[in-house]
Amino acid sequence: MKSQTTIIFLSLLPIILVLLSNTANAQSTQLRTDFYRNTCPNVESLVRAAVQAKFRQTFVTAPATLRLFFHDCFVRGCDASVMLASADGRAEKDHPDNLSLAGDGFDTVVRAKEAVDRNPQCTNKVSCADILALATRDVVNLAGGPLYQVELGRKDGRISTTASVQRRLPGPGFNLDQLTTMFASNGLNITDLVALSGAHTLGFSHCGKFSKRIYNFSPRNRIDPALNPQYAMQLRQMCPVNVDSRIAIDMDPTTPRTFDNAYFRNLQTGRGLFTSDQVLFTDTRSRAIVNQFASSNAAFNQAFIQAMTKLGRVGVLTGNQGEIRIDCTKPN
Ligand code: HEM
Ligand SMILES: *[C@@H]1O[C@H](CO)[C@@H](O)[C@H](O)[C@H]1NC(C)=O
Ligand SMILES: CC(=O)N[C@H]1CO[C@H](CO)[C@@H](O)[C@@H]1O
Repeated sequence: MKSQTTIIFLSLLPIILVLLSNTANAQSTQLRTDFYRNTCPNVESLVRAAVQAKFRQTFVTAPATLRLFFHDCFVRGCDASVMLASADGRAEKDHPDNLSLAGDGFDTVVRAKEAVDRNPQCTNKVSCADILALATRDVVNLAGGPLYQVELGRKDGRISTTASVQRRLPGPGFNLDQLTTMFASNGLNITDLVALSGAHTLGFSHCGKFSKRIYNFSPRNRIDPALNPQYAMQLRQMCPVNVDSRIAIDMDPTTPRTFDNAYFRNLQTGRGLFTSDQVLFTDTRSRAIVNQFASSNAAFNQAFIQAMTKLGRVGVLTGNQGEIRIDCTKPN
């Protein structure tokens, strides 16, 4: 009798262990790269074609979508809550921090969702959160970055408020402690922080985000001493005092339309646009990582993929949590 119980226990052991490890790492094990294998097997090619068409119309598609994904994940998790519009202008996307969330990022997701839903097998089967994650992978690749597998199975959230943005997104004036604290609260370490900051190899910034660094840095220095002096002069030319607040400039002054590791070489020569960029090199705790990515595009790509995969797991809704939104801009 006793040996029978032991045999039953031993034969159940693998199942018990699997159950235990699943609860320990519930989020990452519920996302799977083949999540839509039976419900929408062509989801990747449908999204890719829609994103590619949009990218050919305007390059802004790439930076706009990439940044949208980051903001979505840091505010209430990767649940496409950033996509929700509110009638009273009090949704996440209405927060001032969204100013450069160019409309093209939203439009990319809406178009990809339409393309997916036009396929009868896929109609209302794929979440907006997953479409955003796939579209982000595609824009990175279309801009010259690596291609990687995307974990899927996120559900969409129903809540979006301007208040939830408060203290959840990093500011361009952040120092390394502030950056690492905020990233750590999203399960991302210093290597992830440096790799993800490499996203600033693409896209634009409004002059106001860094004007303090070129005009009134401190009582002793008008220009931030961490800035390359020639670059500071170029920035002053592109962003004169009283510049139109809508003017935006390239964040990567060397290869602004290519997803590459030039961003890290720029940091080595004082050409990081924000304090939060330059500090990754000036602070000795992260400098070696910057140097590694500056010298090896492959090392950067590998770390970027790993960090994007971790970012894509932040606070996700899975299983019977959340919903699959019919219209990405409204809860069902
Ligand atoms: C590390 C902390 C970060 C800070 C402080 C930061 C801050 C900013 C700021 C201030 C802008 C310019 C906004 C404007 O002027 O309109 C910007 C743009 C951008 N950020 Fe970040 N960011 C950070 C991390 C990230 C991450 C992790 C990603 C993506 C993985 C990202 C992707 C982008 C992209 C692609 C743009 C250009 C957007 C466009 O051209 O439409 N950023 N960021
Ligand atoms: C950060 O996390 C990645 C795995 O996601 C790991 O490879 C890397 O060693 C970690 N870095 C640090 C500094 O802990
Ligand atoms: C794309 C988008 O929703 N942009 C909004 C960002 O927030 C400002 C107000 O802070 C709105 O005017 C924009 O329409």
